[in-house]
Amino acid sequence: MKLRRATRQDTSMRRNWAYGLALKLARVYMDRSGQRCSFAGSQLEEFTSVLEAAHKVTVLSGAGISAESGIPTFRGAGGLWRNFDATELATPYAFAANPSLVWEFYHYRRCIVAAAAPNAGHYALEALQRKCEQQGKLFTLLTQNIDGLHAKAGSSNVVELHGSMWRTRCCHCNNIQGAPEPMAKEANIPSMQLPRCKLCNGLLRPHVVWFGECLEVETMECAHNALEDCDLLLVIGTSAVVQPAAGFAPLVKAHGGAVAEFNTEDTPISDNCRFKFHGPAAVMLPAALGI
Ligand code: BJW
Ligand code: ZN
Repeated sequence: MKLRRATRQDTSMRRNWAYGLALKLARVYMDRSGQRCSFAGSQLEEFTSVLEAAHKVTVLSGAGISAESGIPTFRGAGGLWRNFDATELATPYAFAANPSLVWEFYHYRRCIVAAAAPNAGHYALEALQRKCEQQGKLFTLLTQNIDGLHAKAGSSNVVELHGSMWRTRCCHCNNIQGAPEPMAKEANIPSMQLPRCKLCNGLLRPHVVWFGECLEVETMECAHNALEDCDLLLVIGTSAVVQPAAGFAPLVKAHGGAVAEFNTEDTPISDNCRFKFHGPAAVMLPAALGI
């Protein structure tokens, strides 16, 4: 059988189908199990008018937006890998103690993401960006995710707060490179067989931000510019426990902007949110954004 590359038309048909399904599901969820997936009609109307009136729209996404693409989240169910807590492997101490284990963890995650596709939530944000830009509004998408699925859905200028699993950095000379080849599959990879720098042969590490490390200065500047005076912040699929991103919603609320949360559960920032859309992002985003 001959395989052919997906055309733009295929992609757009799939996208429209996903939107239709998302909207249908939203109604089904609202009708049949209101407490798991819900937003009041009046809330939707008010949200729509705030969105229409907004001049500056900012989005913050977290692991929950990629959950329906089959990517495990960090905390809660799915946050475990081979009995290790994902958050315990995302530290410079874990890498210093056992680089092979941490590399294996990232190889494993890269394999999952390589086989995954963006979902209706990612596509709804891409469509929102296009709409905002056509209307001359300022739009910024900040993500804590390192999976690259927003860009794969067509979003542009995505600010990757915690870096990318598709880039590596030399521990010795700091040179930034692409994802390592070949993909290591085995457990207990000997240190000399770990991905090495093309320039100095130093040990490479994932170009991501681990606990206790600072976000890049330019990245923080982009985030601050996007949050300053923004009229509406959408906070999607994040447990809102990791700083600095956890502080974004209170910051926007403090300067009088509106915050809308899209999550399957309440989070520590829920009280700062004027709008709460409870349910899977892939269903609730297309429904709330009318896309
Ligand atoms: C769905 C869904 C569906 C599921 N639809 N929703 C101030 C006070 C206290 C501590 C600190 C502080 N400032 C800094 C710190 C230390 C630390 C921190 O915040 N610690 C706290 C945990 C206590 N922060 C840092 O170290 C940061 N650096 C920094 O601030 O530097 C300056 C500084 C350092 C030290 C002290 C003081 C200042 C760096 C943080 C880097 C985080 N890195 C990681 C790993 C990145 C690489 C990788 O991916 O491997 O980033 S950790 C991990 O958590 C990852 C994520 O991006 C991040 C956030 O997780 P996220 O996205 O929220 O995912 P989950 O799994 O937690 O939540 C999923 C959510 O989705 C849930 O709510 C679900 O309900 C929901 N959901 N399905 C919608 N279908
Ligand atoms: Zn190097």
